Amino acid sequence: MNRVIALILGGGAGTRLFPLTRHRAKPAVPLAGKYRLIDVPISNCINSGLDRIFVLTQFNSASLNNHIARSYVFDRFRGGFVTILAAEQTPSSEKWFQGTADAVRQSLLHIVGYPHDHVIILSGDQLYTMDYQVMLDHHKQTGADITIAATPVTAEEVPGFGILKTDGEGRITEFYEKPPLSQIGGKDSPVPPDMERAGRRYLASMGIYVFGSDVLRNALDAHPDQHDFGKEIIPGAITERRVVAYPFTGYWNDIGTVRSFFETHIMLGQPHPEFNLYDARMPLYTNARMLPPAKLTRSRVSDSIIGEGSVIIDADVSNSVVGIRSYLAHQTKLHRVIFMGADYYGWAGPEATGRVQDAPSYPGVGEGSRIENAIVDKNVSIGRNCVITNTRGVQEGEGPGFYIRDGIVVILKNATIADGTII
Ligand code: ADQ
Ligand code: ADP
Repeated sequence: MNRVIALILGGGAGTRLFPLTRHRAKPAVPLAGKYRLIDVPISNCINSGLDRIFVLTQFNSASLNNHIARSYVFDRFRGGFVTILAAEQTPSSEKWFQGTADAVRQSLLHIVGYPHDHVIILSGDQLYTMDYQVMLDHHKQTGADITIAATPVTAEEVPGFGILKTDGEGRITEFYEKPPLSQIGGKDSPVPPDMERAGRRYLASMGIYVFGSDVLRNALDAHPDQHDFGKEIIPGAITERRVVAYPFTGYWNDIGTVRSFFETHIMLGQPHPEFNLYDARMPLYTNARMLPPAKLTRSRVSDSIIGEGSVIIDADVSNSVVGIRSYLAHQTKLHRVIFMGADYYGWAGPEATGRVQDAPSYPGVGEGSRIENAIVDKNVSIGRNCVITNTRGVQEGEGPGFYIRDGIVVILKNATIADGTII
């Protein structure tokens, strides 16, 4: 039996991905036209042979519960599970999770009953594939108490990450959480030559940690006032424990901000994207929906992903991700858009005639509308002849049914945008 428990940090207050997290927990945010953020670490776990998984989340949304319950039904003879642990009031704690380490601390009482020697702690907002078994082997071979996955980053990226330095044997000797570049000085840790040539000279923590189960419990018990791994627990452990880096050079990206979420999606439709959704060795799992294939009539589509069940009529779609059950009417133009799609077809209601009507009184985009540089959440109805291109170049703002974050228009879930609207 695999004596490893996986804990996925499902998100704090969720401000960085707002408004996508307005009514749902971050792990339930839709990804790549048919998945959810949480599918990434769960799929990596399953592909690595780990099937005892807890998702730690600040709030428990119906969509997260639905998704997990529908998607991850494991073989009942093997005892695998995906369980959501939401912050809860208990007799000893009335507070929400105060940070990542506090989330783990408050969840320990739920995991003690499961036999395990190691705990792997994962983030819920990153896109990558990793065989965690290789990292676990590295942890054991190096005799580590704690192992941190580390990847080379550029000087500009340094202030966004935990930056570490290692000795010749990969043991971490220094750790700085989100330091200014000036604090780091030159690079001391070995990075692969091709990465160094690409300017990736600094080793960053990926926020992926392996702990011996006793080490984890002791570290959290010894410092009850410390609530964060990156800021407190890890820097403190460097001197007291054997903390080792696990070098990782595959594709890895934090998609926890609106800008990185957006750019990463646009990358997915490229001819040879850095992240490969079509890698049969490391598939990404999700809810199996039994949808009909996408249907495109008289349309021009380039560098895009089109979700199942979509109906696209005489439209232009470029550099976009169009999610499940999307309906794009005549003469619509989408360029650099994440259109998340819909939970249902508008024409399947009780009044349905069985044919696609022209008026966009259901999720989709009405005739003649143009959208650029936008994220359109699920179940949105955009009327006819709308122009949603952030025409005035606003960086941060809001209006009826939308927000603008970092220059990207985000249309809210279930919003209706009237005919002729200009944003
Ligand atoms: P950040 O990603 O900035 O840095 P943090 O905000 O602590 O760190 O988030 C880590 C993960 O935990 C995210 O998935 C987040 O959603 C989740 N999380 C945050 N607060 C939580 C809470 N209260 N309850 C549940 N989940 C919560 C971290 C490390 C850096 C490292 C980067 C790599 O601190 O050292 O470089 O990750 O992305
Ligand atoms: P989100 O993806 O935004 O987090 P949920 O997962 O809560 O949302 O909602 C998706 C589920 O809700 C789907 O299973 C879908 O069948 C159902 N649903 C939502 N709205 C409708 C509707 N108007 N008609 C039918 N089903 C709906």
